[in-house]
Amino acid sequence: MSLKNSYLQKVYEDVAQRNSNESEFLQAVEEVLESLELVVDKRPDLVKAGVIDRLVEPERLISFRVPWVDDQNCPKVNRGYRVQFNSAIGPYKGGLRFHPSVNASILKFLGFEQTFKNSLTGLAIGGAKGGADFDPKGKSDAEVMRFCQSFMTELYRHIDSDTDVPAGDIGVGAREIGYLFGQYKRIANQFSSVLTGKGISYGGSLARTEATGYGLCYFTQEMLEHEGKTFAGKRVVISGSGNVAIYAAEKAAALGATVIALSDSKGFIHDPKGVNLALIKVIKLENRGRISEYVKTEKHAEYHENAASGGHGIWKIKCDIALPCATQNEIDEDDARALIESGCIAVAEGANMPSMPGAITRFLKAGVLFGPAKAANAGGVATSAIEMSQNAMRLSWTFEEVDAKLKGIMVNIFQSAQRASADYGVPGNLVAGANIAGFLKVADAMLAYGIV
Ligand code: NDP
Ligand code: 2IT
Repeated sequence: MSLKNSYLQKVYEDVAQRNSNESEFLQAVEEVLESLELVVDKRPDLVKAGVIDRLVEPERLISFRVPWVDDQNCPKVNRGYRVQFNSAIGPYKGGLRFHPSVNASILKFLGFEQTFKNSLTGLAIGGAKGGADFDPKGKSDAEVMRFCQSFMTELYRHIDSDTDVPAGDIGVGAREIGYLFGQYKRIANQFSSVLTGKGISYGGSLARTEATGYGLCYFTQEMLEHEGKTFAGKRVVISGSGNVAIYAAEKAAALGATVIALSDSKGFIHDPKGVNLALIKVIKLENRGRISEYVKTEKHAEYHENAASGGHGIWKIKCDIALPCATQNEIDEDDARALIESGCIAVAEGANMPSMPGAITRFLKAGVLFGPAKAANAGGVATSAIEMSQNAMRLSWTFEEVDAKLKGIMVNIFQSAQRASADYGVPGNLVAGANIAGFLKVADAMLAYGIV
């Protein structure tokens, strides 16, 4: 533990004792507490009211059985969760992840981070995350439908448009949101904004699909422009080839960059001429296939299978900008060293917590522009909140209107993080800046409520 302040050390020790097997959650908490070292001496009122002690404990953690029947009529059981982390500044809000790795530690880290991210958007949304250890890969649409219906049959009693509003994350996209919303509407007999990322024909917002990836590029653009640089002519490496990665690639290319690599959980493609994104969309979004199929059409490109140690090979490709958009802890210290040595000038996190602590330290020390997830990928949830507003008003804005709001929000987030970093004595350190700016709004609300 690298914390120096004795109060924060005690907070961390208590969290570590209470959640001893939850490495991802502890990693996320430690990073935020490190940033709060710059705050606690200036804000004894928050310490006295135990705000930080309360903030590191989720308000509610729900776990439930999800029974369903596969296409062979065989009963299956998964574990479903919803972590309602913090509702100080608005209804709980955050995605659902369906992936075999899902457990309480991963969802608690995601719910904790979501609390600060949502605060940074400037909108009235609290923090949550949920999901199940269900693997949608290789399942038929009918199996996914039955799973989603069973999942919602339990979840519906814990959510509502003014209580908790889930959305997508890894393994939960338009198809799953459709099945989940259909079941909610049927059981609750309510057509409300209880989920975001909905289809356009039933209350979804234009530009929500693109929002996380586009928002990541708007944030990165702002970070670059602050240093007199732009995307134009830069080589960009992006990990993942899901919702976030694909729309990050689309916007980076529109801003004049060349996206030279993308990946999935099995391996990565390297296409120095610039990836053919229309082909990637067909392979990954339409066919739910493997990225390896790319080189069957684009024969000049290379495909590399992941080594047994995971998907790190992509970070050895020489690039100017790296956008990790797959999953947590996908950039370790060695990857960071390789990126720095290859001359990479900016790293912005589309995924949640993709960089390990040692990697972040290296980026900051080397002067690489670093956009932390809580700030850089907040465009998705911000546009979810915009979807909620449209639903509440029972009207819808155009793509251009939503995109303009998204851009404004990303610029504001950059400025808030930049300002907080300067105010607290670490100018340009957006990790500390984002953590502090996100924290202060939530903390002040918690202070106002007394001990709750
Ligand atoms: P998708 O399911 O659409 O895509 C995930 C991509 O990452 C896929 O290419 C997948 O490969 C790859 N991937 C997933 N898990 C692993 C793993 N353990 N190892 C290697 N590769 C993996 O998810 P999203 O694009 O929505 O989410 C990506 C990241 O962005 C996540 O960290 C998520 O929390 C974060 N995020 C998402 C937001 C959203 O609005 N959707 C908003 C903010 C952050 P394969 O195709 O083989 O499964
Ligand atoms: O990590 C995230 O911010 C998301 N998965 C999006 C959450 C949302 O409610 O849109």
